[in-house]
Amino acid sequence: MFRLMSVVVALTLSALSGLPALADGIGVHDAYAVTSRPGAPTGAAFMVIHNHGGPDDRLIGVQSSIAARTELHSHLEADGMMQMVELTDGLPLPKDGRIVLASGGDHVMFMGLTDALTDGQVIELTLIFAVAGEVTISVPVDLARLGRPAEPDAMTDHDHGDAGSGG
Ligand SMILES: [Cu+2]
Repeated sequence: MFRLMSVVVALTLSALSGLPALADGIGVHDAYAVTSRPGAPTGAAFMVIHNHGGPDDRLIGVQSSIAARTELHSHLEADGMMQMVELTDGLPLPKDGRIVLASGGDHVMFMGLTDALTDGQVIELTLIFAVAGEVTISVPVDLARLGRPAEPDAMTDHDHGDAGSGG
C-alpha cells in the first residue's frame, strides 16, 4: 500500500513538471479506455509506452480493480478468424523503444467489469514492469474513440498537451 502511495506522489510530481515520465524513463502517452457498448462485461485500454533512456525492460503484467481479470492481450489470425490471445510473456520495452497498445493490436483487456465504464470516468491501471516495477496511471474512458486508430501524435515523442475530455 505504501508503495502504491509513493507511485501516486511520483505521478503528481511528474504532472506538475509537465512531463509524462513516471519511473526510470518510462512515459505513457495518450492512454484511454473503451467498452463496446453500455453495460458490456468487457473493456479495453490503449496507450503508447515509451522508454526514454531507461534500461531494457519488459511489461510483464497489468492490474486494475475495475474487473475480475485484467490481462495483456494480442490479436492472432487463426483459420481466417481474428482471435484474442493473452500475452503471458508480456511485451519487451527496450531502451529508447516503445510499446504501442492500439485498437486491433496489442491491448489491455478488462474481463468481468465490476462496474460499467462510463464516458469521462477515470480508471486506475497499474502497469507492471520487470525492471521499473509497478507504475499506476490514470486512464480516461473515452467511448467516442471506440474502434478508431491511435492519434498520429501518440506515435511520436512530443508532448501534445491533451486538452482533456471536454465532456
Ligand atoms: Cu482482448
